Amino acid sequence: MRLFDSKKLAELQQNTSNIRNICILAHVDHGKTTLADCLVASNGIISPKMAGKLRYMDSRKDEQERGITMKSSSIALYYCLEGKEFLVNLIDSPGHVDFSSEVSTAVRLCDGAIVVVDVIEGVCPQTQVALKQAWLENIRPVLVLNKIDRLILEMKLSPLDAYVHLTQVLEQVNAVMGELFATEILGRDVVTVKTKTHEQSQMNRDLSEWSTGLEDADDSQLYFSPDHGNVVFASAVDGWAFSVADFASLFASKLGIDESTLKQHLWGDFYFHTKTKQIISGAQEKAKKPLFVQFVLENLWAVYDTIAVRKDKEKLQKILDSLHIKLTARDMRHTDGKVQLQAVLMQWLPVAKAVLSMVCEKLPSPLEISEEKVEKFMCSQTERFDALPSETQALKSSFLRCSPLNDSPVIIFISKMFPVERKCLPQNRQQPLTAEEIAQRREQARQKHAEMMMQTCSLEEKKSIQNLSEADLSMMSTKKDEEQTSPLHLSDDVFIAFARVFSGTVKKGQEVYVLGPKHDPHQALEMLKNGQDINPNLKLKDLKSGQHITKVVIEDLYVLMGRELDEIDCVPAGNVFGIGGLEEHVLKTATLSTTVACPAFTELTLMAVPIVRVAVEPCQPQDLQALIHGLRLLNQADACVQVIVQETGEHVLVTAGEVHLQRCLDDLKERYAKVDINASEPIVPFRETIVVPPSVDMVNEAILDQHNAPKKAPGHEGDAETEALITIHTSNKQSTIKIRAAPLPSDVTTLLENNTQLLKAMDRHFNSNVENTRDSEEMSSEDAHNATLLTERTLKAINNLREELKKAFANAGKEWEGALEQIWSVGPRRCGPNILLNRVPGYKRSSVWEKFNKDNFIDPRAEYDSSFIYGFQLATLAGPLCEEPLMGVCFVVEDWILTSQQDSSEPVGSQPFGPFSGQIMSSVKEGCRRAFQAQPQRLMAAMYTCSIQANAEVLGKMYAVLARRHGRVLHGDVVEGSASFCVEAALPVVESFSFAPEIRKQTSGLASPQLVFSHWEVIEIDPFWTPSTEEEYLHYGEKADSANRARKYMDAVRKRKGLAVEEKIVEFAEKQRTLHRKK
Ligand SMILES: Nc1nc2c(ncn2[C@@H]2O[C@H](COP(=O)(O)OP(=O)(O)OP(=O)(O)O)[C@@H](O)[C@H]2O)c(=O)[nH]1
Ligand SMILES: [Mg+2]
Repeated sequence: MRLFDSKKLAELQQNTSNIRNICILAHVDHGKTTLADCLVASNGIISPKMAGKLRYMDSRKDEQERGITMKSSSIALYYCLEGKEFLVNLIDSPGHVDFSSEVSTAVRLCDGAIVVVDVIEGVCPQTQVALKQAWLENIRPVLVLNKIDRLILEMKLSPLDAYVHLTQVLEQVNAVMGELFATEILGRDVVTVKTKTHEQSQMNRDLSEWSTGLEDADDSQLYFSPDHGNVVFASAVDGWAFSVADFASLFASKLGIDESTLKQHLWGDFYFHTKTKQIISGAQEKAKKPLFVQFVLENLWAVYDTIAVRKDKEKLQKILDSLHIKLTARDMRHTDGKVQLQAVLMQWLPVAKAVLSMVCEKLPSPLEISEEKVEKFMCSQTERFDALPSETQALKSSFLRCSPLNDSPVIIFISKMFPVERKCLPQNRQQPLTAEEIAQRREQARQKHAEMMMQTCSLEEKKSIQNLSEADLSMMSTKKDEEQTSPLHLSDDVFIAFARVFSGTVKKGQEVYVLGPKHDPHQALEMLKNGQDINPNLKLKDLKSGQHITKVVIEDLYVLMGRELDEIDCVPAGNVFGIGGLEEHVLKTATLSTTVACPAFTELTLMAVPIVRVAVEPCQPQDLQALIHGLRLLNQADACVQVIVQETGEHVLVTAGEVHLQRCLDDLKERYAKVDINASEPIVPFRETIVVPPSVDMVNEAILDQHNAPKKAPGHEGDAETEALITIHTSNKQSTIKIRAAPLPSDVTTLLENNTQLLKAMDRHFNSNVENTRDSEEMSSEDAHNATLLTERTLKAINNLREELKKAFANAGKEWEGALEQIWSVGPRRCGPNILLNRVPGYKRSSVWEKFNKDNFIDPRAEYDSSFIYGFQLATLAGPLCEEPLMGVCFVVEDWILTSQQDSSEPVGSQPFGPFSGQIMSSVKEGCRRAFQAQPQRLMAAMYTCSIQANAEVLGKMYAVLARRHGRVLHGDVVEGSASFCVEAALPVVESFSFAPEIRKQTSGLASPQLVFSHWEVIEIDPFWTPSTEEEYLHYGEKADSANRARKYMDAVRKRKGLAVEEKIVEFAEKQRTLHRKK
């Protein structure tokens, strides 16, 4: 039974300094949900016996079946530490990569995090991601080293070996923290150092200056160390956990040492000198047992050994006596040692005490929110805080005060919308009746029933009615009540907003603004000043482009209690809670506030790239509407899902990975759309590129000269030199363009690829004027201030990028000389990894690094500049191989001639080939495509990296699976202190489907990989390759269609897109005949 009702929780919510909002982060299967179970059990919500078995926070059916968490969910817990009452809002998050967006939604609402690490597996990829995410969101972590029982029972380590192992795991975790810290400090340093030496020469900056930044920075709070009290050792499944403080208090009096001294020295290289009763350092050197081994681990090992291994009943009694623990008679009789063990340890070292004490002591309350964090919430990294309107800047103090008082503006952030079955809402749940109510109802029912019967039946029956049992009567009455209250036909799910109040108190019935993610306080304030207000009837679907605000009256507020919700009337600042009735106003995230000056919170930092797409359609065409409705709900419920309607009318679902995809499809079928659906094979994106002509052929023979000639572009003849340079005319012959394509140096491509956000910001900044003239007036004020928005930091970053590109070009060789300043545009979408170079003689246009204003140029070509760029953007968006975007391609424009000036006053209709700007655009696009085709073309595949932990025995099988799927092993290493190997491999996304189940099957479930998108890689086969030398014929046969993987991928994409595919179905009919003659 729950020990604390919602009244108590509501009372705790008022005391902001004693609130802790925390989440549990870890790699998949490291024991987050099991740990949460132990904490939940401490509040009586589940029985302690069921803790670890129930996995209470995994409320979905598929979560229980698969044994992994798929969503983050919150629960409010009570904890009393030294007489002070705390409210802990605990959020359990998933560890599987596919659901990492759910982690982002959780981390945003928290001030602290419990990072769980499985001591056997150590730091895994998702542990690193979790730590990084906590770091980026400025939340303070504490560490739980979990599954210590495995060191005892599974690995059978001695206490000393276990101690060494634990120090190693701790070091691994601290190494990640150190790296994060160094990266940040160095990053910060770049800015400060550069501003300092702005006018001095850059040469002054030497290495010593870099390191001083690191030395000066304070990192004492950064690392995990048991003596700092931010590490707990645990076995969640056995229900125990302790910090060194727990053991210090146990042994201090016994050893006659001051408790705080013991606490500081219990972990580390110290030993106990029995004669002098002193703690002395240098245990390792002198081959002594460290204190931690002698007093902590050996005791623990002894308990395990006695109860679980030797099952020594006599000794058990001794242990119970010395620890002052009582077991129930049933536990004493139990034959399973493990059950007794758990019963003993649960009482001796309860998880909730160790973990929640650490949380309450070490993690910050909402009041301790830092200025840095607030600024990060209020404006993105590329923008400047002081560029926000003054009313908005003033809100910073409200964030910092975190005051629940009525004079503070209400500021709420909603990080996701989650679905709840309508019948589970507290207002629709049947309230348990009080004893009085039951009695009253019973009486009423009896009277009513008796009256009714009196009128209709005989005397005898009357008697029997009076004898009717009470239970029967109350049954009758409740049945009737149910009938009366059955709700109207409504959809089965409602969406609850997962939110946190950062300032003020939100109450039922209060009216607030709902500010969409793109809301801009500048614009909104201006609008209000002009006397316009927000129409209170507006809903999300009524908003026009450029509008991001609606108004709503708060209807329902809830305390989130894991699987349940408790109704509540108001929520003061600093709490995580749920809001009902916002479906029509919020899609995925939003900010609620009583003032429009409040900026939209910056976007969540998503760690996974959604990359797997499928097209979905209903099995029955008439179900299309249901599917569309379902897709809308799914889109709202999941931060990482994208739903796209393609031009072809196809509905495409973009998901993070295979497991995520499966969950989305199940949800659609069973919950949101409730119709049968067909999903296409997963659609995987490709990139198209060109390469330097290869020097060897498919059988590694050097290519002779005649083969070296690049592929001929259609409709073009001539030798290789001129062939590569494409000359193209506009349809009216008034303009001639010469374009050549070349592969970009790989460093340049990588730089561009990694800096898309920066390029986007730069484009917005420099091209704001261009936008201005093109877009409606409404946009103008927004753009005008966009131009001034770039922060010092962003400008530095742009300069940095420019410097690095310069270096990359310089390293690439002579032909790239001066290329940096000739960059005309990058594409696709003005921020991609392809470049348009301006080598037009006499056309001196400013490069991408400066603002381009066509009015400053007298050159007639400047008029058509934007059409030219647009043509290039189109060409890079869809390449000729299979209409996928280009990557790493440079288009060099060698000439652009306008033969006669167009008369712009001439009406469009009289121009025989349409507007001239359009002709330029299409010619540039066509020219780029042809120039691309004149080079050796290649496909690029998206690659996953995966790290797989496996035993030595199954390593061979694992390599075989990887090889069959064209994967590549990057490196493999023995995991220290265990017999397993950790292998890192790269695997093409196209080949990755059902990879995880296959690996698991082949290795009998011993290896389970985590796939994370990492980069794009060129597939080293020409998709148009056919064997041409004798060796190649010999090796691949005449058709060689099995060898050409690139061709296979390309054709599959073309087929899907409905493009022409060159395929010969039956080439030589006689080949299919059986030559074997029957006799
Ligand atoms: N031996 C041992 N097993 C544990 C311990 N804690 C958890 N487990 C087991 O580890 C498995 C995964 O536990 P979960 O709590 O579901 O892990 P999780 O971190 O929530 O996993 P995801 O939510 O899917 O990321 C379960 O089979 C647990 O029984 C522990 O302390 N010792
Ligand atoms: Mg879990």
